[in-house]
Formats: sequence, structure tokens, C-alpha cells
Amino acid sequence: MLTISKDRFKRDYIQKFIELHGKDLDEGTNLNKYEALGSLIRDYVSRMWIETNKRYNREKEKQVYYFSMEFLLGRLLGNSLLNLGIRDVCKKALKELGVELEDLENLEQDQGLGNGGLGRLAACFLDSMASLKIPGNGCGIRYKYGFFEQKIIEGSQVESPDKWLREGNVWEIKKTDKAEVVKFGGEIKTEYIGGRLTFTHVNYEPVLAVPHDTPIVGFENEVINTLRLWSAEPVVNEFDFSSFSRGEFLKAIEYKNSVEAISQVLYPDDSFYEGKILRLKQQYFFVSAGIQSIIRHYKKHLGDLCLLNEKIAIHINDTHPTLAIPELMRILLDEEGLSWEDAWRITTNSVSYTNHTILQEALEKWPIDMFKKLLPRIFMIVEEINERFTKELWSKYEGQWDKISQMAIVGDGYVRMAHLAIVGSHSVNGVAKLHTEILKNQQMSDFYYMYPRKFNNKTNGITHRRWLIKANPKLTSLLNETIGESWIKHPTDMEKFERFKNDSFVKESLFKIKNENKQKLAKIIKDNQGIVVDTNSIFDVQVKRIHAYKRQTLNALRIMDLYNKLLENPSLDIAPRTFIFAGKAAPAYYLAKKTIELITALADKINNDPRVSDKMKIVFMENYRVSLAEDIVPATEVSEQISTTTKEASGTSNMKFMMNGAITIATLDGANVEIRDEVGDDNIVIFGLTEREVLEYYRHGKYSAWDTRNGDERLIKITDQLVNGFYHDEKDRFRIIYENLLNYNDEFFVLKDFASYIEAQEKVDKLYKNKEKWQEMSCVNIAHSGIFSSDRTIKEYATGIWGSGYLYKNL
Ligand code: 26Q
Repeated sequence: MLTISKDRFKRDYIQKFIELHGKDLDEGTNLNKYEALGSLIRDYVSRMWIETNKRYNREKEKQVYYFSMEFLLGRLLGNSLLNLGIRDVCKKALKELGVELEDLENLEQDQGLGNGGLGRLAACFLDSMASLKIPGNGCGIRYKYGFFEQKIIEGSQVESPDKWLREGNVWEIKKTDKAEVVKFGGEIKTEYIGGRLTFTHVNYEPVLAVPHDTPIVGFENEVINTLRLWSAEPVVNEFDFSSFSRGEFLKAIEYKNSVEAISQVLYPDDSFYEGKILRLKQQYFFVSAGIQSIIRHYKKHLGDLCLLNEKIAIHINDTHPTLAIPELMRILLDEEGLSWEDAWRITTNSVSYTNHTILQEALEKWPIDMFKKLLPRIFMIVEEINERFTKELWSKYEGQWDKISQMAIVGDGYVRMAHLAIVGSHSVNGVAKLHTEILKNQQMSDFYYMYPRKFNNKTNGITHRRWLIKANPKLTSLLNETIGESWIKHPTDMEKFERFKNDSFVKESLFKIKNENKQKLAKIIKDNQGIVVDTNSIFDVQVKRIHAYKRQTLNALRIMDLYNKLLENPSLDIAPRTFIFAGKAAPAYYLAKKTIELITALADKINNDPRVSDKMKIVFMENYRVSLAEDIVPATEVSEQISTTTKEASGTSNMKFMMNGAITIATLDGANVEIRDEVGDDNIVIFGLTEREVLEYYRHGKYSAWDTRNGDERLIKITDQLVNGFYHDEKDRFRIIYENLLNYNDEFFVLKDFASYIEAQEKVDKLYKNKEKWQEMSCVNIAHSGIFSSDRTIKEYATGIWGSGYLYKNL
């Protein structure tokens, strides 16, 4: 923990400001002030960072490398201050200088280098590794443009580039001397040299990978870990621009552009795979740079490569970094001269893999031709892995050609990344109990049968430091006042809070805190969307990526139904509700974009209907991102977790909401199952098809959307309203949604779950009207949320998969 007095801080800050801007503090803009503060904090951090690295090198504790295409960090200033333990001092000091800390914090651009859950999980894991003193490094891509910025124009999503680096980035340090060269294309020359077959890569296109390091501050423990993001640059030596004749000059420009394209932009699709060569380039680019730098560092500090897997663990976040497996093989074989057997043992014992989805359309497979041309040597290695693996299969399943070809790594003209990841690693985990069971028993059952010991579950978590302590300071104080502060380091101690579930003072406090958080959010809604919401209404929230399986449509349909009911019976006795949505649709995902249009159309019509305006309001908040989530989550009362059972691997916003006292309305999908197990049926509202029912429908194909609709008056009315111009002059605006629900017999069972969803919502209404009961439920939810801290998750990874982090036991 950094100890610094207020006066010292003031002096340092003023000095930093002048040094940086060449003027006095009172002449500076808030942005100037933010930059000075960021820069000062980085100075403080730098000393600890150097010390941490020295200690790691000295003590040679096992290092974890978390490879991920996405790190969705959000803002860093507030959390770094919190973790350094100087946020209060800093706040007071700045106040005395006439500066509001929050104003500066709000100026920071989100670091939005991720799509959603998977990227945010990586960020929570970095925070937990540092806070648990686990030597953990992130490895990814420094995209020039992160996840696009979303605007809603005339009811539709419009994307623009996320220029997050426009005003610079105070947190990163470019390490030019640690650059690596990554090789694409070309040919492989094989020859025997000294009786050994060697492989030489020729005529390749070189790309310089330049690391940018960001400090990851541990919580009050003086640990600073590193997130290393790679940026692609031309290798200048080999293409010296000035000395080229005209033809070569153009070639050089082309080369430069094609290189820089690699780290230009984050692909905005989650859960939909498209075989784009640039994406494959991105994957090999950061994986190769990362593995090369690991080996370089290892050789310098530790030496013997045969012990590599005892000293480092390489974790791959979904299949996107799977090329780490053949890349590590390549280095051990071609550059270090190890035998195949040794290289394979070291590689598989180093690498572990997390699966985040069972959606078929999200599974990565690369066309062989593309793969081979771009990565000739890596392809040879993958072929060899495949050959050895299929031989092993043959010995088990002699004659069963179908099974063998289904399980092969290379087959049907593709390289199947999930198969490579399973075969080339020592651990495969799902992200919630149900998800892992589905992996074992359905999706990957053949592999589970073959390698039962590789498969394990690690239920996701979220960092309670960002999502509770930072996002909800008032609830944090209430916890501290009632149960003491031990929960901060031991989040499961939050269970003690359950003792207060019948304490009227605590319940009143919970009510008040929620209300204040709602007021804060209401102001943001007013400022951003121009909509005035009633802070006495239920804040009912669904914020996440827009996707058919997450069923924002189901939510929209019940809003339509409620509107109909209110028009029919204006005195219907319901607790007023504000329906809050936010989330981005992949730019090419037409149905998802139409879903946004539907929600905004409902808002337009219903919000402007005075007959219902005191009972319901609909808000679609623009540009959902981490910093906006930090304002929404603490103000939420009803958390909508309504995916089709079996489809949501885990979900993590469900955990954030619960931790902030929201009541969950949910299907028994993903980690909702564990949330239910924690709080009990009385403190969550469950509805919808069970896993078994869903799987049964898929097996027998007996679902009929039309029959379901025709059997329910409410559904007849609302599905008609989708296409009769009720919500928009353009009558066919939502036709595709209608077609999907009915004529395409919607594979996500929206209509099937409608009736039970409505019933569940009526139950929510009743519970909310009983204020005492609601606060009691809220209290129980908070009390049981500690287990969903990512600290628990990371301890499980460390002990169960990585074999690292023995130190955390002493905390
Ligand atoms: C793959 C290939 C080509 C282009 C894009 C992709 C791609 C990119 C991102 C595929 C998937 C993703 C992201 C997936 C994701 O966020 N999954 C979520 O992971 C969370 C953390 O485990 C879970 O809580 C969610 O349930 C899961 O949907």
C-alpha cells in the first residue's frame, strides 16, 4: 500500500502539472488536469512495478500468461487509485486545489478493447491476479480502434470508430527494445544439416510486433503486474522507404499499410465466426510475439527449457489464441532443437484452454488453403499434431472412420481450432457448472470420453473492487458499518450481511442507497437520452450484447403486452417500471439491429402516450460500455437474465447486479443456476424451459411457434402489432422479427417461454410492492454474492490448473 500524505500529494501534483503543461494549475483545462494526475499516478506505480518485476525474477515463482484477443479494461484511473489505497487522500488533496476527482475520472476514455463478457472477464482476472499476488501477465493486441462507438439515429444503431487513443494514453509504456519479428507467408525450406532435419522460413513478410505495457495494480499489496499489448509496425530495416525506386516505393507503402492493418481494429463480432484472413493474421501476430517474448525472458532468467512448464503457464481465452500451441512447438523444435516428444510434453503441460460458448456458429475453423499460405510452418506442425492424434484415435476406435474424422483436428477442408486446443492442452474448462456439463456430455463428449481428466469447471467471477467498492461506495460503507471490513479481502465474508435481513435500519438504508443510485442514473438518462424517468419506479434492466439467444425480443414482447393491458385497463394496479436497455449489435447482424429498432420504437410510442406515462417508460441507453455499466449496475433493481436455457455459457453481469442488490429474473441458464443455488428459490425469480426440455425440443423438433402463438390471445395481439404498423409508420420495419419468431420457428423459444415470463414478472411486481420483503431479498443477494468475486475464480484456476500462486494462502 502506498502511503502518502495529502500535502505531499498536493506538492507532487502541482509540480507534475507544471512540468507537463508549462503553465499553472488554474490555467489548465480539466483534460490537462486529468493528464497530470494520470501521469503522476503512473510515476508512483513505476517504482513498485520495477520492484515487482525484480522480485518475480529473483524468486522465480511460476508465471501465468493469459492470452486473449480482448481485454475490456474500461477506465483505469479510479481503480488504480483505489487499489493503491490513495483514492481518499487524492480526492481530498484535489478538492483543496479546487479540483473534483470524479470530474477528472469521467474524462478518461474507456479502454474498450473487447466485445463483451469474454474481454471483461480477462480484465477482472488481471485485477484478481494482481490482488492475490499471483505473477500474472496479460498478452493481447493494442488495437488502434477498440469496440465501435454506438449512436442511435432515428431509432437505429449507427457505428463510428472508437478513437480511444486520440488524446494519448497515460497508462501505457512503449517498449521498443522488446519488439519481436513475426513472419507471415513465404515458403519452408527443409534440409538435413548434421543429420538433423531443419526448417528454414524464406521469402516471408516480416512484421514488427512492438509491446505496449500497462501496469495492473494489485489491491493494497504493492504488486504491479503487466498487461502487454502488441502493436504491428513495418520492419523498417528491410524496407528502407527512402532508398526505393518508384515501383518499390509503392510496394513499400502497400507493405506498410498491410502491416498496420493487423492491429488497426477489434472485430466487433462475438459469437459469430467468419473466416477472415485478417483475423487469422491478428491471432498469429500476437500469439507469436507473446510466445517469443516469453521464451526470450525465460532463457534469460531461468534457462533450462525442459522445465518450462514448471515455471510458466499459458492460458488461452477461448480458441482465439490457440496458435500458441503450434507456435510454442515451432520454437522448441526449430529454434531450440528439442525432439518432438519433449516439445509436445512441454507444450501440452504449459497450455490450458477455456471454452466460452456452445453456439455452433461461434466455433472457429480456418480453411486449410488460407491457413497454409499464411502460416506454412505452423500448418506443417498442425498437420503433424493431427497425424499423431488420429493415429491415437485409430488405436482406440479402429475402423470407426466417422468418429475419427469428426474428431480430427484437420478435416473437411478446415483446421478446427477447438480440437487443436483440446488436444494440445492439459486442461479444458467451461465457465459455469451447466456449461461445463454440456461441454462434457454433449458438445465435446467424444473428447471428454478420451480425456476425462482434462475437463473441469471454473465458474466465472467479477472483481468486487470495481463492481462494488468502486461502483457503489454507499453500499460499501453500509457493509463496512454492519459487518466490518474483512469482506474486502475475503469476499465470502459478505455472508455475514444476511444476519441483517430483518433489521429495519439496514433495510431502510438499502432502500435509500438504491434510491440515490437511481437518482444518479436518472440524471445520466436525462442528460444523454433526454428522457425523464420516475425514480420511484422499478428500474428493470437488460444490458448486454444484442443477440437472438439473449432474447431482448422476449423482454420487448412483454412490454408490448403490458402496454396492451394498461390500455385496456388504465387502473391496472402495477408498480410503475422503467425498462432500461443498452447494448451493441454486431454491425453485420441484421436481426440484432432490428431488435434495437423495435425497442426504440416501443420507447417512442409508449413514452409519449400520456395514458400510461406514469406506469411505464422505456429507455435505450446509447453506447453501452464498462463505464456506463458502472453507473447502471448499482441503480438496478431487476436484473434480466433471460437467455434460452443452455445458450449462455455463464453470464457475468448477472453477478454484478446481484452483488449490488438487484433481484434476478432468470432462466436456469449459465451461472444463473449457481446464483439460484446460493440465494435459494425465495430470493430469485426463475421461469422458462429447463435444460432438458430445450434439448428435447432440439432432438425431436416438436416445437411449433405458430401453435404456441395461436393458443395465447396476448401473443396473437402482440405478434400482429409487430407487422400492422402499430409501432411504426413503416409497416414492415419489424417484419424480420415476426418472420423469425413464427415462420422460421424461432430456435430460441421466445414465444414458448412467454407465458411463464409474464407470470414471473407478475411475481416480481407483487414482491416489489412489499417493500420489506424486497429489501430482505436484496440483502440476501448481496450477502451471497461474495462467491462470485473473481478472486475465488482465480484461486481455483491457480490451484486447479496453473499450479501457481501458492502465496495467496498467506494473505
Ligand atoms: C471469433 C471468431 C471470429 C470473430 C469473432 C470471434 C469471437 C469474438 C468474441 C467469438 C466470441 C467472442 C466473445 C464471446 C463471449 O464474450 N462469450 C461470453 O463469455 C463470457 C465469459 O465467460 C460468458 O459469461 C458469456 O456467457 C459468454 O457469452
